[in-house]
Amino acid sequence: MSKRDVPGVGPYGGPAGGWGALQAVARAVRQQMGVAREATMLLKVNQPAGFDCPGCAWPDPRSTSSFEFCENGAKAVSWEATSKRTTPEFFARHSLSELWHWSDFALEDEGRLTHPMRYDAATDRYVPIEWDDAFARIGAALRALPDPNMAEFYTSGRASNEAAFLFQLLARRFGTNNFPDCSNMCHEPTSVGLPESIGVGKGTVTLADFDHCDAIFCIGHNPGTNHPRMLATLRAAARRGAKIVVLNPLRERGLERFTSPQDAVEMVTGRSTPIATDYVQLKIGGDVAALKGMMKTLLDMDRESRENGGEGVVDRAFIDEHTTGFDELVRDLEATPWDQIVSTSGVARDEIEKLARIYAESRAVIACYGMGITQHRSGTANVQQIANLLLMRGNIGRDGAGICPLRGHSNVQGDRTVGITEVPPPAFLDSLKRVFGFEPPREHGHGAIAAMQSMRDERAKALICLGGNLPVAMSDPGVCFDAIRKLDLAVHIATKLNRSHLLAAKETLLLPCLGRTELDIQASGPQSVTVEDSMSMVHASQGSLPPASEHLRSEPAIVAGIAKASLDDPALDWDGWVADYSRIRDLIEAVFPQFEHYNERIREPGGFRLYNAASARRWDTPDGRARFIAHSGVMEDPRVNRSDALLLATIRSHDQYNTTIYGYNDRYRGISGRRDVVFVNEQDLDSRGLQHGDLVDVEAIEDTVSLGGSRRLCGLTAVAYDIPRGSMAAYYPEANGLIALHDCDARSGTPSYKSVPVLLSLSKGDCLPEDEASTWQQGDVRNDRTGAAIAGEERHRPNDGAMPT
Ligand SMILES: Nc1nc2c(c(=O)[nH]1)N[C@H]1C(S)=C(S)[C@@H](COP(=O)(O)OP(=O)(O)OC[C@H]3O[C@@H](n4cnc5c(=O)[nH]c(N)nc54)[C@H](O)[C@@H]3O)O[C@H]1N2
Ligand SMILES: Nc1nc2c(c(=O)[nH]1)N[C@H]1C(S)=C(S)[C@@H](COP(=O)(O)OP(=O)(O)OC[C@H]3O[C@@H](n4cnc5c(=O)[nH]c(N)nc54)[C@H](O)[C@@H]3O)O[C@H]1N2
Ligand SMILES: [Mo]
Repeated sequence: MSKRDVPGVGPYGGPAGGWGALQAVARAVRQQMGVAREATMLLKVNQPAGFDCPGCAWPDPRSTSSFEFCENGAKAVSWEATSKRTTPEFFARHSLSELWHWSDFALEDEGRLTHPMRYDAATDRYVPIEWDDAFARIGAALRALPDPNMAEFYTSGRASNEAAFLFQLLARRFGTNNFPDCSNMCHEPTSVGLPESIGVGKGTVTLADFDHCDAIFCIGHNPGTNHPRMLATLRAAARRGAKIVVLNPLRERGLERFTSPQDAVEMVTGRSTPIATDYVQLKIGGDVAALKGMMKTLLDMDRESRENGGEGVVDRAFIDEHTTGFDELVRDLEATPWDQIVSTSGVARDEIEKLARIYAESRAVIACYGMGITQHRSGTANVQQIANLLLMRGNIGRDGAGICPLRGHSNVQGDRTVGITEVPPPAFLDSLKRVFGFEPPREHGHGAIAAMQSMRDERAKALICLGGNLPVAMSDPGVCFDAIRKLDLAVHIATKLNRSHLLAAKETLLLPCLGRTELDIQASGPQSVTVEDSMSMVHASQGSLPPASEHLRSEPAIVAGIAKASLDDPALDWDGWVADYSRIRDLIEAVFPQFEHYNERIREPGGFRLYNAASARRWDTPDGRARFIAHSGVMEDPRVNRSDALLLATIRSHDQYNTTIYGYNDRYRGISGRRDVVFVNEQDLDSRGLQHGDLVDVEAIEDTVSLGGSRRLCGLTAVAYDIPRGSMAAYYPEANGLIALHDCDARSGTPSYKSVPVLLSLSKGDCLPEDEASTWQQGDVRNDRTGAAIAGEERHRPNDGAMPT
């Protein structure tokens, strides 16, 4: 490809990991931490007696004894353990209107929050406030609401089990099930789809299964950036000859080859281990088609095998004993034509057939998946097709086989397990009532989209955030930013300043909390908290650094402070629980039987695994069987029918943690010093008269047009990239303005962040003024919010059974 020179855009020729990773860590540590703290801190990550890495939810090897290096884990730790501070003096110097024009990077780069702060409208500044005064104001505002359902309680998935359990207790005692949660934007299709298929909404594998599988399918996830410790697992599997098949529109370097910083020979010789044996670049949104193509091939192979006297390819014994719905699946697969499969997936038939053969020839298969699967209108269907594929050969509930959703935040799964859900099952509410003696609300509450819609429409007037950056993480910042500004009360429990905190409500409080890395001392002494990883392992985490400021409080203590000021229930002993977190764990155990002997079991190094019925081939479904679920057609997004449309996925760079921007490099994709790019196939540029390096505008199709507006990102630089024709990518959260709030998977409510139909053209040059450039994520959102009936409004998912996960 002959490309002109574009600043900050170039090829990256190296493997994932290697010296580049070590250099990146050294840089992050130098920028954020005193060098003395560095070595000791990083050594304590994911050790039996250390703290849980806030980076991701990939499990720790059982007997963590050696230091497990992870570039992005080190960035997450140094970003939290930074020596920089965002003090009251800082807030005295800068008004909120001024800070609004700072970049997301600059806001968090100021360092850790040090004092509880309250927004003062007269000076447009945050001013210090005493903790008790802050709690009293929150209590007064909450009590003033005419209906408890006018409050929204948001959780980002870093909260510990202990903090999350107290948080849900506070909200339910207050009287609502409104729990918008980062899961709603993330793995909700897993929580909704898998229980229907296999009876649990969590992954079924353990880390040990990766030692016994013959093939791993990696579908729509980017572990080199988002779960880097997984590369060590994939590398080990690759080295012993397991097949690793990737389905991803982008060639992600971590899935291609990896130089382990742990391996002296690789580091010194510059060699790397190839990861993927087969790398298939399907089109964005092409997964259902590709999976159906594979399953169709399996049926053909099965027929052929049997006709030739073989035992077949499909595991009939398993299907007969354990499942229902197979015949409907077969009928549906037979009715799905190959031309649709090929055109929607963008993958040739013989390539799909090859994948099916690899699958059929492997005794035990694990399928891993991430946001490339869940964040589509067809998110739940995507997940269920993966389950179908696995069930066809009995690849669930046996050694070396299973399904492996890669969860996002380090404790997002645990938060759900201990009660953060807008659709609580009745049995859980009965338990709460038995243990705490009050009648919890039964009516289902709001997930993230419904919460935003309620705030937008002023049906909700208070928002309490246990971490996160909700309006920035959601689609449609134009709507979400406004929604927060209309509130009576906005409370943020946070470690660092972010854009959500700059959206002032009538009463706005910013409450600084301890992070995972820090010592948490309460009346009974130093406390540990517990978290659950992607594979249902629950273990303890204890920080060791002195707190970033003496004014910080722990998340459980802050939740308790709010609770005491907002509720009148002498039966709830908030102070006693906070004095000793093992008492909170006793409460969790009392409510959830699966936490039996909780305090004892977390003393085991590595913790314990929560019972997972599907792992044991017990199917927690209405008829006690796993279910094949057919979805007719190939789920092509009808909005890309027009020939000039492209489907855009919003993705993470290597230098960010969700809305936290650590830096401007995306090393493995060859981008440095910038994020204002879109990745496009060169022929798609060509056919629009565009070239690599041109300034372009990206405009969303439909949705808002019907509401009388447009959504446009202006003046991005087009990068000719190895991505299938018709597919495009841009960074999250900057591109969120392209996505309408209601655009989501109708089953789970997860925004379709990864299938945004757009048009691409040479930039008209009418971009936002220079001084607003840092807020370009708002795009040019002009939509008429009088639009009434919006799909996805007030979603009440039925739930009469298990705890959502
Ligand atoms: N360092 C770091 N670690 C993180 C995070 C972070 O931001 N930074 N975020 C955490 C969180 S909350 C989460 S949820 C996870 C996210 O981890 P991932 O699931 O890896 O998230 P993404 O980077 O959003 O996208 C994943 C991949 O989906 C691919 N993709 C896009 N569209 C499609 C499609 O239609 N089909 C297929 N098959 N693939 C597609 C993209 O090319 C990309 O490689 O990581 C967690 N860990
Ligand atoms: N377009 C697009 N949008 C997306 C996605 C996408 O792929 N594309 N991904 C979605 C996904 S998967 C997710 S999970 C969401 C993420 O949504 P959130 O979880 O809401 O966002 P984060 O960026 O992880 O939150 C960062 C903030 O958390 C606070 N924080 C950090 N550590 C702690 C802590 O220990 N305690 C407390 N109390 N606060 C802390 C800091 O103040 C920091 O600014 O975004 C979603 N949005
Ligand atoms: Mo996530």
